[in-house]
Amino acid sequence: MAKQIFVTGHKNPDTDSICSSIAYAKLKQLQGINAAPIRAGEPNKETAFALNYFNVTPQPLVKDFYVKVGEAVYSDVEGLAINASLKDAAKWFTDHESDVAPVVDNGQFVGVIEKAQLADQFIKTVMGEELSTVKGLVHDPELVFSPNDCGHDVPEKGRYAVVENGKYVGMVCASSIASVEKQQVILVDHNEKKQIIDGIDEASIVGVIDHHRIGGTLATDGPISILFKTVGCTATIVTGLYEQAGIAIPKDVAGLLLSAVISDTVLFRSPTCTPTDREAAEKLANIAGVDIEKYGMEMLKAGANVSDLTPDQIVHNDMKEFTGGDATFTVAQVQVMDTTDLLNQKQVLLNALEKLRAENGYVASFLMITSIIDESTNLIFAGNMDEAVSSAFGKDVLDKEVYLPKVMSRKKQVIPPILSAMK
Ligand SMILES: [Mn+2]
Repeated sequence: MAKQIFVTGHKNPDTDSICSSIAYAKLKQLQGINAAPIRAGEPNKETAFALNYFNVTPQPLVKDFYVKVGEAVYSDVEGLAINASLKDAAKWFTDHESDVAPVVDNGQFVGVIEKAQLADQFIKTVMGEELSTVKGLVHDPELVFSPNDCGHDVPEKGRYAVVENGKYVGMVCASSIASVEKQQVILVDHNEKKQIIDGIDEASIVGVIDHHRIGGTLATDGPISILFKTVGCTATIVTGLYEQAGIAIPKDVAGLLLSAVISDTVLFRSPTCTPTDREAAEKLANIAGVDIEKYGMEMLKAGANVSDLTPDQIVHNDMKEFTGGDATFTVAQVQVMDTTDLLNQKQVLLNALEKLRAENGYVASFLMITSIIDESTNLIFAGNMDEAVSSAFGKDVLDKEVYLPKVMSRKKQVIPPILSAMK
């Protein structure tokens, strides 16, 4: 049976990434396609609120797409028993295309013997010397793998025993790794390499549904379906796909899609919000049976509560990496009802940003402190970018900060000016 197609949002997932992947995988399933939603990280507080409200369990976490040794094990290669005779050992080598035999004692892996050792034993026989046994020849292998190890670490040459908790599982080699069917992946709400789950080069991207800029690094082996729209939310696109397919949106899925639209457009306040997003939200709210304003404020409030986050967690909140030229920078964002508390601890946040920046070699690390009520952003940052930031926003940088009225959208109002100022 073919592998399930995974549908995933970006690393450090937001409500759109979690909810659109669940909703799109569900649409595929309803169309008879074997798809499953996955997530790249823990749901944030806002997302957790939405999942809980509509009684949906979060999809499984997938940390990387690297091919694992466990997917490529020849489990039918029996081990050689520790008490086997040398003749048994010779037969094992005749039966198997391997220069090394795993030796087991009651299923437990005890080591290996090499084919060449049997040649030595043959010479001893001819010379009339006393023969060893399998037990006398067994020794530790140079390399042994566990099923969770990455397949790309298996050397080009040779065969290797795979052992799990001391138990012999089978053998693995580079060509068995190479023959593993690639994991097919559909990306929603992202396309830039740095935001994709690690190891995507060992998988195959078969689709993208997104509403961001194209990051320029997306390359695929085969043909691909892509759907980009300049709307405020991926969930709006997914809503349209249900309609196109003539498939009714299940109530809980509608609730999740609505949550994503509210989140990405900050309840229609963001300049990224389009009439299509509003229309979709109204339909979705009808199906989900909630009042948009009331539910929306409740959900945003759940996410806006940063009082129990450490400065480190705040500067990582909804953080994304971006590349301009050969420099990488990060932009995190917190959306709050009132910015006072955060601005009061600005120096602590700047220190946390500097730590984040320096540890990862970023040229700069930004934090957008966005007020949902005032519809404005205080942008603070670490890194030597005062000049670029000043020219990006046409404002003087005061103590690593610019105040940006009417700015709420990272994607539309922050990233493009920074990228062009960096040129
Ligand atoms: Mn989005």
